[in-house]
Amino acid sequence: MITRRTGRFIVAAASVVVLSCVGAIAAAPASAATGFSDGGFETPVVAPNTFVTVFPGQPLGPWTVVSGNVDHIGAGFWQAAEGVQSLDLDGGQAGAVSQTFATSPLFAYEVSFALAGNPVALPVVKTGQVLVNGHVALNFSFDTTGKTEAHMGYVHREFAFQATGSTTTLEFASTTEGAFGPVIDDVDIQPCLLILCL
Ligand SMILES: [Ca+2]
Repeated sequence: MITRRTGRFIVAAASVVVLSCVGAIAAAPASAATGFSDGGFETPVVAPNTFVTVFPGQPLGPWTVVSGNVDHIGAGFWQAAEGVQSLDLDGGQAGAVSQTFATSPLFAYEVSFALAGNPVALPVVKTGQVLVNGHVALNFSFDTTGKTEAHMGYVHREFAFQATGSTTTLEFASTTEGAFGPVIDDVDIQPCLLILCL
């Protein structure tokens, strides 16, 4: 009986920690001094109603194509989650993009992003990963059943990581073979305060 009560107390305490963390996120400046930018893939501007397949070494704003290639989607081609442009992580094949930004060692950061999938062709379920400094931090999938270019059905995903150095590299990678991959937009990074009770 005592054990069960103790268990409930631990759960309640954990909830308080989570709420404190959320409060800290809300109060933090938008830029958070990380230098992270254009999580919405609004630069460079793509001609409306078209897309550009971007290969390693070609411009994609502050992002770098690190493997395969990706499709930078222009305004009106399909619904964006933020602004007017978005990114299909499959160009002609599975691709990956990364961005490196400033972090404070031992500080925690929350990554959030909008996720959908290219609804034009198979496979129905699109899969991919988010990597932090080359290590998989989150596997994701998106079912495009019933989704269209006008109604992409974006969902939001988030996770937290603890920085280990003065810079951190965040990478989004498709694991979907073919030319119709997961779609991302509205990537954001905010500092978080973690309170660890041992
Ligand atoms: Ca956008």
